[in-house]
Amino acid sequence: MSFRIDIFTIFPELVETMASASVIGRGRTAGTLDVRVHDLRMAATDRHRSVDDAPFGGGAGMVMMPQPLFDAVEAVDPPRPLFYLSPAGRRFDQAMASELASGTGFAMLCGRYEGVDERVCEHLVDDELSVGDFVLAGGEAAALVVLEAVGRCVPGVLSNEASAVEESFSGGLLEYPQYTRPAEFRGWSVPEVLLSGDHGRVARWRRAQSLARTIERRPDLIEARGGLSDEERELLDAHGLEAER
Ligand code: JF5
Repeated sequence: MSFRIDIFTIFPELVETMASASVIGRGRTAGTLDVRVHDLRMAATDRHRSVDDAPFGGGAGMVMMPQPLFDAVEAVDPPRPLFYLSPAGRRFDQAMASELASGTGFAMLCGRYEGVDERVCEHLVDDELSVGDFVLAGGEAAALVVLEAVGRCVPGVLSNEASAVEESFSGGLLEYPQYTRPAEFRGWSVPEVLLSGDHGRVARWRRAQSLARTIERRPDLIEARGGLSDEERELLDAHGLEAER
C-alpha cells in the first residue's frame, strides 16, 4: 500500500517535473509514493478551456470558477483531506508534515490569479494551508513545499539514517553546524572537538550549538518548548555560549 498524494493545478507539467526529482522521484519509482497530478483545464467546458472569470463586485484580476474545480476533483475522488494552498490558510509546519505522513494520503488544490471562488473553500476543500507569510503567483510552489516535506516523512521514503535528522527538528531545535574535509580551508579551521574522536564530547558540543543557534535565531522555538532546562543552561555555560540573548 503506497502513500497517495493528488495535486490539482493548471501547470501539471511544472508540478510533474518537480515531483519526479530527488527524494520524491525516488519514492515514486520505488512505489512508496503514489503522486498523481491533475490538469484543472481538463474539466473546463468552453473552447478556450477557461478556468477563471472576473470577480463579482468588480476589482482587478480574475477568480477561479467553481465548476471546473468541483468537476476535476469529483471526477478523481482524491484521498482526503483536500487542502487549498493560500496565504490565508493555517500555517504548515514540521509537526503537520509528520502527522500527515502517518496517514494514508491527502490532496492539494493550487489556485492562480486572485484565488478561488469562496464556494470552493466552503464546500469542496477540507482545510486551507499556508507555507508562509508571503504572496505567490499561484499555489504550485507551496504545494511542492508540502509534497516534499510530507513525502520525505512517509515511512520507507528516506533511509533510516536520514530520518534521524528529522527527529532533531521535532525536538524543536535548529540543526548544529556541519563540516567536511579539508580540516583547514583558506585558513578557517574545523572546530577541534569534531576531530577528537570523542563521540560523547561531539554529541554535547552539537547539542550546545543547536541550543545557542536556536536562542540566537529563533527565540520563538525556545519559547514554544517552554524555555531552557537547568541542564541546558549548564551545557551552554560549559561551552562558553550565551543562554540569554
Ligand atoms: C495563492 C491567492 C493562493 O501565495 C500562496 C501561498 C503563500 N503561502 N502559502 C501559500 O498561494 C498561492 C496566491 C493568491 C491564493
